[in-house]
Amino acid sequence: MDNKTTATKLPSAESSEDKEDEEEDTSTTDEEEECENEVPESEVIENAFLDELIFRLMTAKSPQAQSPGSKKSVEATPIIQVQISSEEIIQLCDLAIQSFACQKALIRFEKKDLPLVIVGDLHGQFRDLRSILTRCGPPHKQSYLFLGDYVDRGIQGIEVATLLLALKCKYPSKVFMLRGNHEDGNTCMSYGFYDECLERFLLDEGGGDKIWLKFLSVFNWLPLAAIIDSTILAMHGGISPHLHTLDDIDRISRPAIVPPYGLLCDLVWADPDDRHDGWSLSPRGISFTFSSSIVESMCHKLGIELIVRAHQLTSEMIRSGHKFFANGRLVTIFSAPNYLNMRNDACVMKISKKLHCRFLILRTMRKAMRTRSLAHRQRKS
Ligand SMILES: [Mn+2]
Repeated sequence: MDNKTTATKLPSAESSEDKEDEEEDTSTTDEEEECENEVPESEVIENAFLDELIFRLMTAKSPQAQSPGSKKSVEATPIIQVQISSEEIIQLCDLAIQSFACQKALIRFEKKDLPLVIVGDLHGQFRDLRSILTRCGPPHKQSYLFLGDYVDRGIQGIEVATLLLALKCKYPSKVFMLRGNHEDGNTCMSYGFYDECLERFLLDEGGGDKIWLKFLSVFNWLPLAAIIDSTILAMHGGISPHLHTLDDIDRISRPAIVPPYGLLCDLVWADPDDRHDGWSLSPRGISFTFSSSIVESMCHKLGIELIVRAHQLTSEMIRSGHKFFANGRLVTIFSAPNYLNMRNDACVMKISKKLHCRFLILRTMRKAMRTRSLAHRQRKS
């Protein structure tokens, strides 16, 4: 029996560009050892197709300065083009649907599932996704919760979605994905992913349309929120006036498109905002904003201590990739550095076994990630 392939170690991404100038901050002690939490082999799916696909995605190299006519030589991050056929995407999407269909809309993590790395918006930044996986640890050792917005805006939504879905299928008890507002046909038709699919699979039978629709059929199954040790609630957008108990989230039926109003809509679209007290109509033209007082009362009502969400990159987040709100009851994280050439830093959040939260900063300029001991101690409620 070749059980060798089962325990396929995730190969390291090409990462020469971010090796040399890593920050010397070494405050990583107790957290580092915590990730040696290898997944039992019984929880790893043996599938040569997935192994090969993951290997190909993780080891592909960028064509490095090969394109003499490239206009934005210094600014642009070189693309890591990966050959993926439409048949492979269809096969992967079918596996992913099966995987998500046996998961509830609300994912429940217990203490034994910690430590956990939470990743915010990625928006097609494939190189940065690989960098996060390399830095934080491969998913056979380190658990991940991705908060959505895998596609659109950036140029490699196909690679980001494909790698995450393949990892999800391969390590179903270590990799978890939530839905973002961009994982929906109405949004990702307009912000890049549809065009990316059309262009890439132009000559395939059924064209890029077919592949885009196939991805959508997976997105419609994505879970919508996660609760960690009954104290930390995570989602892409925010809370909702329709959220009364956590069971309300479980009752959302899937597959579903994102509706124009209601609980599902708010979970992927809402934002915190203290410019108006209470609930207000969102300037996005869909869903609501909610103030600190709403966060406080929601935490009390649900019996939770912290809300973690993504969905926004505000000016205060440019140097750290995250921002607290409502006296530390809510934190926004954003994981796409140099998003739309904004030169922003980004971050991922790591929750330790003791429920301490810390932020690993993904630096834009020097492409180094350092740990900041911004340990946010969970307050007693
Ligand atoms: Mn979003």
